[in-house]
Amino acid sequence: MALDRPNDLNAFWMPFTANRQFKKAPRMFVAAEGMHYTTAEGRQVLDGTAGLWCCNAGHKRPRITEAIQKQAAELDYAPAFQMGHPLAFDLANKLVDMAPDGMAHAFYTNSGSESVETALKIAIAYHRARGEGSRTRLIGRERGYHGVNFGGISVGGIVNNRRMFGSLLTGVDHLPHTHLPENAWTRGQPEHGAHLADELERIVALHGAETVAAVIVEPMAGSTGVLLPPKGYLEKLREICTKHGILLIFDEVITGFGRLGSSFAAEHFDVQPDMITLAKGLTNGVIPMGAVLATSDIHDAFMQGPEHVIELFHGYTYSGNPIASAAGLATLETYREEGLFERAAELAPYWEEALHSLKGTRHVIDIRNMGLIGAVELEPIAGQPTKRAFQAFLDCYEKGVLIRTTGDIIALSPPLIIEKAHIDQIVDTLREVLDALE
Ligand code: PXG
Repeated sequence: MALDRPNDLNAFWMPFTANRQFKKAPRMFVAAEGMHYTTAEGRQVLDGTAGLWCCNAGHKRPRITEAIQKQAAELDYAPAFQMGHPLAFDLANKLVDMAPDGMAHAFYTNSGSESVETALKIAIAYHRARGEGSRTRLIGRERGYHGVNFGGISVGGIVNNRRMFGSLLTGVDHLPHTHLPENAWTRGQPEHGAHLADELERIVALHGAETVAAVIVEPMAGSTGVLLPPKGYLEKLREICTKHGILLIFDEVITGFGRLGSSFAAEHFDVQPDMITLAKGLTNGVIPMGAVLATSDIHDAFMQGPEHVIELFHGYTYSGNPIASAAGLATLETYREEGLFERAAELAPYWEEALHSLKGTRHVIDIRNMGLIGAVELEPIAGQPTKRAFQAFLDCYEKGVLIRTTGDIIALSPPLIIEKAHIDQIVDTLREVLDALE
């Protein structure tokens, strides 16, 4: 790959990356197709992570590529405020059609982080629009990831994403995370931990329900290492929120679009939230786009006052961008045409068996899975957390498999087009790498 200037790697300050390590030994992808990336050296690397949990239909899918090309040549951009274009409406209709009952409106953003900020703001403004302006408190969860903007890191529960950034939102509480040692080696949803939802009652009792706007959780926490909801936990959260008039937001940036073998986690767990945040798989990761789905009750609370007045003072230059909308429509069509969510559900038992066959492999202290998602947790090197898993990541990459690590947890989330032979390759490579690792 041609990079001419001596500081060619220096200028780009890379996100969530060990910049100095990377720039000493860069890992560059130059092409992708189906289940594979091609490196700058011409090697094929099997994508075990769907990019960053986003390329659910795999790479370079013709329908999506063509839709983007066609749209760019037809209507490249249209103002997002006070003007419209048909594709954004078409996509919103398709999204609410495939979403759980009750989701009736879609508000567009450009990322998961923006979807989270949007949902939090809508929650607070919704209560205010209904004359309950004292409801401003937001409740997140330990080990939750809701993107990197100020609202998201405030309700999020990851210390490194919070500690460097000064004062965060005030009026935020956190539920305890649900990752319990007694659930180790669980296949699918763990048995223990539904009682942790009762902590919400404690927080509400402390502050008064009339001060609480919303609870936001990932139905399954992805970024902090695939933490599954204990049986009965999400149901209990729903029940307590309903009892106290608190909105329940499911952050489905990762769990949306087939990852668990259903369209959304809300459908998978049969628990109805008031809002759903989306991004990633919405456009197969190809063009930035996110969305917040909301009920009619929420939307309609804003539809008052003179009709010429803007109802919600919020939005982005690129909300519902035409090319992103075209990519979204083509992505949904690809999922539907190829039955990819059903495929994920069908492959899930094979995936589960394969992953759990790593039990007994060196360094492995826990394995968890659901749908086409999995985690292999490693014993950290004493005094050097994250080092062992990062080395596993580097070694797997050298052996032609892309994995993700978070702390000492290996997280796997392949494109839903994966074949059984690819699953075997991922697991065999991991076994080989872990066995050889110090
Ligand atoms: N919510 C959730 C649940 C997420 O997983 C975001 C919000 C933010 O999305 P944006 O589009 O602003 O990045 C995310 C993003 C990883 C990893 O490897 C996870 C995410 C992003 C990048 C890497 O765990 N999640």
